[in-house]
Amino acid sequence: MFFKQLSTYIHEHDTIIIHRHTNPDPDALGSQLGLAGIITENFKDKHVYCVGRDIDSLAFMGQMDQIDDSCYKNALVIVTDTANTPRIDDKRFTLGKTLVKIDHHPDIEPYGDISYVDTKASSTSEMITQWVYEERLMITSETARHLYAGIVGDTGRFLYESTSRKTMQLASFLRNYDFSATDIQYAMITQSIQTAKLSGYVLQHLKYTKQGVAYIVLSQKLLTKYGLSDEDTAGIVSLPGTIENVCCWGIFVEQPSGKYRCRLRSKGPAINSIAQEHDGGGHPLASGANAQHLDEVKIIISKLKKAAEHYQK
Ligand SMILES: [Mn+2]
Repeated sequence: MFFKQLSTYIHEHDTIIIHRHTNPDPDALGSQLGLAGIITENFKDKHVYCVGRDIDSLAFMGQMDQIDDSCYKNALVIVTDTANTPRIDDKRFTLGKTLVKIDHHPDIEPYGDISYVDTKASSTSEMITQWVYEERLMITSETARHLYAGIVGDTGRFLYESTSRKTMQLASFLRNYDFSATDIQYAMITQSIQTAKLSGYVLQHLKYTKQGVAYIVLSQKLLTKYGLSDEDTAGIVSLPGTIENVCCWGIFVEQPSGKYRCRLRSKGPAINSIAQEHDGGGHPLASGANAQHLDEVKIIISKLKKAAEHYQK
């Protein structure tokens, strides 16, 4: 039903502008660029744009468009992979005529004239691939590559629990197209020498608690020493999950403002309610939060310990 209504909206608008969340990951970009490809290839004479800040480390995914505010007049705006409006990259999303949300995060802030949220989907890219699959839409290999990259990104290369039979089936369907899955997967795990050195630091200095919580605080001073920015720390977030007895973990990155960006991950206990209590949110097993100071970081760590303790009981 949703995609039927979306198709009607697309037919009714000449311009379609697609947004996604700030600090994009491959699913944000894959669902955004993939959807743009689908519209271009299946709906005639549409002006389709993708907006938001470009990220150097994800340049292999593709480039954003630079557009004037005037493009938003009578436009259909579609936001992918973004649970709440403060996280939408490029605040002009309100300037269009019609707004649509497509996402797989818990629906903490419903927005849009229509929305489609499926928290069981591994990724927004998977939800969009399902549309292509069911309606036998035409896509190019580049669109298939974008959607595949999104699925691979959000499932940790088919590692996480969200990877379902349907995920594999749709990924398999995308593999019919001519692109190199190996190239994508290498692009995702390839890190700079500086990030590799930071990985070494994280493994050496990670703190462990008896409840199975691991955590580390990365100061601005340390990031400067390694020549890294906050963005570059994305590659080390999954590291603690590969260490025995660790069931949930937090990576706390000091920002130039002195506040802390908190990346929370889990293999069991739900941690998104903790993120929500600290200016954040996300999935039960992968969330983000913000702490005003080191004392708040400590509070978050103690909440992680409690969550881990309750889970084990
Ligand atoms: Mn996603």
